[in-house]
Amino acid sequence: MEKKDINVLEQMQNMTIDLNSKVMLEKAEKDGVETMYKRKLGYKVQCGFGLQGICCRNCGMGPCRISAKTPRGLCGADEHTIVGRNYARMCAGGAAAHSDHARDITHTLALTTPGGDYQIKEPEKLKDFAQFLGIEVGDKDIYDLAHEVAEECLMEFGRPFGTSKMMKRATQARQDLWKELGIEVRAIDREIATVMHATHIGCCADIESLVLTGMRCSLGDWVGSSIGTILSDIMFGTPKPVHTEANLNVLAGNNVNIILHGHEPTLSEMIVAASELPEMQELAKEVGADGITLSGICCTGNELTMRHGIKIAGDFHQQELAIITGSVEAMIVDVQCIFPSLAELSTHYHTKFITTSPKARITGSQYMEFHEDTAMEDAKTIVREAIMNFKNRDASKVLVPDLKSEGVVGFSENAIVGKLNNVVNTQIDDMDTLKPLIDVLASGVIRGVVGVVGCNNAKTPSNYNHLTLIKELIKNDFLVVTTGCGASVAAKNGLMLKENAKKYAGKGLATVCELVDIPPVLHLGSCVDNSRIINICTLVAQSLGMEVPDLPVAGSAPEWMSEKAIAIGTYVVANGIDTYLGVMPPVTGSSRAVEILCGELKDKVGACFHVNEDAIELAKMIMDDIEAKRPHFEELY
Ligand code: XCC
Ligand code: SF4
Repeated sequence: MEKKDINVLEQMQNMTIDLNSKVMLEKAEKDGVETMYKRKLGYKVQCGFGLQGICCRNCGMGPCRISAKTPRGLCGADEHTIVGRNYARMCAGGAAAHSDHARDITHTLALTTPGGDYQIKEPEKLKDFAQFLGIEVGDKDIYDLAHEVAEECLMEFGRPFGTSKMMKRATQARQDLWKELGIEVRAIDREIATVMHATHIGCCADIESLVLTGMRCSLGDWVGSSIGTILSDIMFGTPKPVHTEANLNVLAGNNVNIILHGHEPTLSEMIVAASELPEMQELAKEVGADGITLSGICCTGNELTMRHGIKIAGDFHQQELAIITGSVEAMIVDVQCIFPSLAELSTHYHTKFITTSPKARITGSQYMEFHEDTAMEDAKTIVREAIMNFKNRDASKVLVPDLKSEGVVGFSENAIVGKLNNVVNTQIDDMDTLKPLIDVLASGVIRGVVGVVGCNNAKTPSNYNHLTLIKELIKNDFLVVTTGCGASVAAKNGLMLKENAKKYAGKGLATVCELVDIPPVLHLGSCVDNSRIINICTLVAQSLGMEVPDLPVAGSAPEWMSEKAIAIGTYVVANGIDTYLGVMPPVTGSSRAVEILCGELKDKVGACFHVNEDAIELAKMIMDDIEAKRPHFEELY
């Protein structure tokens, strides 16, 4: 290699701390293929207006960009208005994605039939939820009940009058506060439409109002996410602790490799079922493979590992690298977080890049539309396509890196509380079940609980912020709960093994891990499953007669990148939980936006955003703030 090439490789390798990823980047260079890491090198300087959020193109007179010479857009919008509009639109983008995911799950619930492709796995959870929604349960047939619940959930998207029933999942104090602030969710779709309307030219030009409108919409994201989580549990089972493996080495061996990437379990659950069929296993043998390995990337990976122990191939930043191993027969995707680059990239290997959703068609992919009403047939066709591609695997192009970690995942709310009570999953209808959790928190053996969640962002070396933050927290006796790509990072680094608690966790946390048989970092699922974190916090606050902001808890998205992450962060703050970001959102162009988001919200909703791009300092901020809450918490307790 020439010196110049070495520099390029080294620069790319410095953009990740994952050792497997570094190996794959070297292979990418040898194979002459491009990845995000290479493209990032071409983006030395990113647009300063965009970074600060002060570019508006919401009408045809623009784009207008705020500078010393042009302090206002053509319509007169100032930097606060423009930043506020852009921020609210990010909330709407995120809410649209999460809640549309939930809508698909809800439609699937409406298709459930006894013995059908989709069934009810958790009748008790269904009945509880039906009751919560005000549906009479009686001795109704469970499938009739499911269909009624589906219809009622669809009302949450488009309820014409009144407010969302899901608001009642919050404490009474939260509900009152939201009402007072005028940010109760009416219906999910309506909140998204309201943001799009309010940010249209000639509408809202008040930063405080824009932030609150974005927050209301983000609470809609929470409603959608909660529906997504609950209905997924009802149809596919509430996760319970299960063993898994994580990182690209799960692709090693002579099996047909099928990677599932994206978000919605409706597709991936069917692919799992199809690939387990004897006919598919036999077909795999016929084409010369030993079997079939399913693995996941992004939140689909998280959903599958939580419910089936299916291996995690990698996180958001490893989707291209997985294909570059040359060992993937098919990458099957549905929606969200899918790099369009996979289409061109897969032409360099034998991999079939299969898109399945009309919402995420990608030029150059093989499109095999998936329909919930013909789910199993569709899944079988797709799996067969993957298996038949095994014969095209080119041994000379295969390089699977060496590393993988083991872990235990599957910590739904019911599983966490169950573990603390020494039983497998428990219903949390009895507040006594929460006592062990509250006791370890109140005694100070565990100092606090921090949700470290979200994406990978090319603005930081992949995984660095996540890993650094998580390690700092558990070392100091803070229990970490995690979802999304943050969870994949923890799993890849052995932090989801109880056996490693002694090595990484402080004495208090390590003792708890040993006693109740949990790892120091708990995998709660995909990004819609952040609703589980809010659920536990609410239950704990209710059982203690406290408010959520009184609890020694925090949220963090140290490498956030998606609009969904902004919506999540905003609903976490709205729920009264301080949220710490490791990457600055595009709001710094407005001093008012920063003052509100990182300060004044605290007076309004009891929590706000905090940003620090240094992971060690971010950890310190979180721990100091939680420690500052402890005396009050202990007093109330
Ligand atoms: Fe996407 Fe959900 Fe972010 Fe990962 S964490 S990069 S949103 S897959 Ni949700
Ligand atoms: Fe410019 Fe105003 Fe149009 Fe935005 S809405 S592009 S600031 S004129």
